[in-house]
Amino acid sequence: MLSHVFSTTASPSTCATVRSPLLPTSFKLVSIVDCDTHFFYIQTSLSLSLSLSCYLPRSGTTFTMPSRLISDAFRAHPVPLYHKHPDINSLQELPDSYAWGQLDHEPPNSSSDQSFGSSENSVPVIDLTDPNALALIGHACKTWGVFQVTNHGISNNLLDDIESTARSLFSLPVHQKLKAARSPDGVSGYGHARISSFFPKLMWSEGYTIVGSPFEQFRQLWPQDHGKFCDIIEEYEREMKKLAVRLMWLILGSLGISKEDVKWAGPKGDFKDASGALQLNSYPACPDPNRAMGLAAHTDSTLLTILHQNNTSGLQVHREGTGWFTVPPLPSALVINVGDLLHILSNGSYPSVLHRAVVNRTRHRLSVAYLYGPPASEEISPFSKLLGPSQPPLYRPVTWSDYLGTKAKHFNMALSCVRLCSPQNGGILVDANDHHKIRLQAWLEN
Ligand SMILES: O=C(O)CCC(=O)C(=O)O
Repeated sequence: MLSHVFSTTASPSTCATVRSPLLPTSFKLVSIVDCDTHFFYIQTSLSLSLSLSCYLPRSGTTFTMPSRLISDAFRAHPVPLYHKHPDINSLQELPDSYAWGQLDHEPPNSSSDQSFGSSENSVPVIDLTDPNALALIGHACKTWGVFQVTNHGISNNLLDDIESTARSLFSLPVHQKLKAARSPDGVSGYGHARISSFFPKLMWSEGYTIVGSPFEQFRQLWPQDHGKFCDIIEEYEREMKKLAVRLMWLILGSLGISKEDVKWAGPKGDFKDASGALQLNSYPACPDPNRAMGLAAHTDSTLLTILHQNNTSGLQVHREGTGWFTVPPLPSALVINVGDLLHILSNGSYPSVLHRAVVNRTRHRLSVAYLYGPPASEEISPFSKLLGPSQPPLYRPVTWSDYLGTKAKHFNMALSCVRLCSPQNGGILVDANDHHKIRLQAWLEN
């Protein structure tokens, strides 16, 4: 597996000129979105968004890119199309191509008496209206890299709507879903998780990535009803963006970082140029869950990820020294993952969380991830306020697009690849929170 990871020599470009069949002129690819399972490229050039408005089909749609943009990173790691694989929704036995070997699915907190919220043994649950929320979030980021939030302002109706959109999509017959298949080196649409290319076995899941307007693909999926589903996606993305901004300031505030320290947040501090994308995941009930993997262990290449899961467990996070913890689905709560870029900004004090999704024998699990990142051409580096003579920067400046390229090539070792060396001895500086070895181990065990 290691040789597979390091065998590629393709280097991702951070900026490319692309000609779209839908647009009259070629344009520059300037901005990228990703959560490392799902690598996306976003177009944010001004001139392009003007051109785009001529073909974005729904009035009032605020998407900024065509999902047709293709990156060199994707080309280096194409993911096979779905129709080459069986429909996992109807299989009665686990095919060998999905058999990962005996997995340690039972996490240490799987007993029924686990308490949620304050325990050191469970992922923190934080009420965003709690006056102490900032401190609680800081502690959760430092000690877990993940937490759940309640009273976050996203209505239950909207959460129900996005869940039923995902359910409707994944319940379509395969031949229908394939009408919106993501091309092997493409961005949006239906397909396997991008990280599949790093593993010899397939994952027991289906995914649907939305970057930019889903209109054209949704029209293929639901010739009659696409309008209503597009509206739900649009509203969900708008609300997620607002929540992401709120969470960003709470997280940054807990680090002692203020608006003046984050120029790329824009003059109003609303992260206007930040990018987001949606990933819908479906994990059908599995005939042999102990030998199957829903989504392999990874960290997100985002600043943060906001995840809605339906009422079925499956998400697990890794804690060094203890192992895997289930993040139980709580009614109305959303899971917040610290991503690699926040790890870098915080100089390693807020570690990105290694997580995976496991599957079960009887229940169909759904999740919806909102992947939030900075303007793609902005250089991200540890905040200078957090540095000092005894706290040198541990990471070199990196744009999101550069980082995605590194991730596409080195997967879970990408953070280590952007780690700085000590000028004194040429050695790697130690980041106590980089779970490089753990990541590698968990990944090899998978
Ligand atoms: O389904 C889940 O709980 C995890 C999803 C996830 O990690 C992802 O989409 O990157």
